[in-house]
Amino acid sequence: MILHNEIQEFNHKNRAAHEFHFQHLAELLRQKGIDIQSIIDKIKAFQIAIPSWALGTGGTRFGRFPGGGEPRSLEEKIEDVGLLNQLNRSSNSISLHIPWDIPRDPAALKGLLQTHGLTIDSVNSNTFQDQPDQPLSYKFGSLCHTEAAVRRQAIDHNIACIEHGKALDAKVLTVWLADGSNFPGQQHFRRAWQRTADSLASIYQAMPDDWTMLIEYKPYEPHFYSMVIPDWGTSFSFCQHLGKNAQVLVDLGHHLPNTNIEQIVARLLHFGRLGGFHFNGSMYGDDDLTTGSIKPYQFFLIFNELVDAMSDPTVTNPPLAWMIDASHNTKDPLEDLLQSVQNILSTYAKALLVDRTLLGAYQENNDSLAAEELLRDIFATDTRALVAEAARQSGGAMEPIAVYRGLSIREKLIEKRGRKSVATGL
Ligand SMILES: [Mn+2]
Repeated sequence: MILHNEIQEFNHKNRAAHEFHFQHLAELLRQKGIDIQSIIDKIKAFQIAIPSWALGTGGTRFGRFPGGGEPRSLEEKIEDVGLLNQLNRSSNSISLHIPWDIPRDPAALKGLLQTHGLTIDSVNSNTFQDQPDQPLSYKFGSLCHTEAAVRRQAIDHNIACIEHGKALDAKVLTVWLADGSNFPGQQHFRRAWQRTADSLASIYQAMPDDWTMLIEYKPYEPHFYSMVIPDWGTSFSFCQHLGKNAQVLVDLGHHLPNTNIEQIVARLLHFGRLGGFHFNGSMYGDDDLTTGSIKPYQFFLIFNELVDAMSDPTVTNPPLAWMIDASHNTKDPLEDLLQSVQNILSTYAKALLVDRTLLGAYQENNDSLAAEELLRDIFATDTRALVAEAARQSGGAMEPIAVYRGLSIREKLIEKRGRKSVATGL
């Protein structure tokens, strides 16, 4: 773990530059009548979960180029997230992927989580590939499979995930299905929906009352003709079928190019069915790039809808589970995660600055130019000093990546874990 005073030393070195930027922004916001500390407090409270599979290099189907020092066990994954959280104070939970992150010693793991000030965000099942010890194959689907025995195996795996989660006080099961078809005629669409609905209901019934099931959708890949859950409407239909503890999960990369994701988000919030969010960046599809790296304006517009609903007392949507879901092919995974969190926080900060009363008035008066300019003005505002100030007040690093590099953390991880260590799981 990094020493608290090492972070403070870096902060101290940056203090003058930070004050210059911060005071300039503070004055700008004061003139708009914005209470700066209340914005900073909201940034401090915003926590983004890190999935265990994002701690190692990802890769493509063409190759993987690990950078060394990757976590070799669940314990080391927890250590890595603890490290990130020490730097940014905004990543205080970890998502598990079963079967790779099965807790062998829950009591010891709980102690380790506590040491690092972390909790378990969600448990994620995996029926998109076959495991060596698995009797039946998911080649033609899991929860939608034509054979009852395969569906039963997939249901049992999801129930086992719930049990693993319970042992670590998790409260969320995330289900993403790779089920679908590659060729016209291969799958009977209506029957596939019904089999999936029945399977999900069996899992839902096994879930404790205070748990949430998040159902994620994706338009294509691994299947290219049809996916059983291709869009938010299908996720929504399953949630309605299951009950109030089933919620739709939006993954930013799980949309076709130019989809109006902000409108989807607003719809789901209006129905009280948006349960979780997976952050990443996308150029074409499920690219899993750094959050905010490709379409920052769209990302801001999405956050604008999220904050609009979060600040509206008439919206009954439950609190959301925020998580990064990305892959790192050319960047150091930990640096990429730090960068993503910074981008998320500075975009969240922008959305917090939107004058919703004024925007609402422009909308009621159909003043499209003024409404758009209001958003563009906020989008152009550099909020990074607010994020740095939030980190400083929380005891984190004002410039987390600079500290990470300055303290040679990757080199130290390589020294400890080896140059050839490759993270377990996906
Ligand atoms: Mn996802």
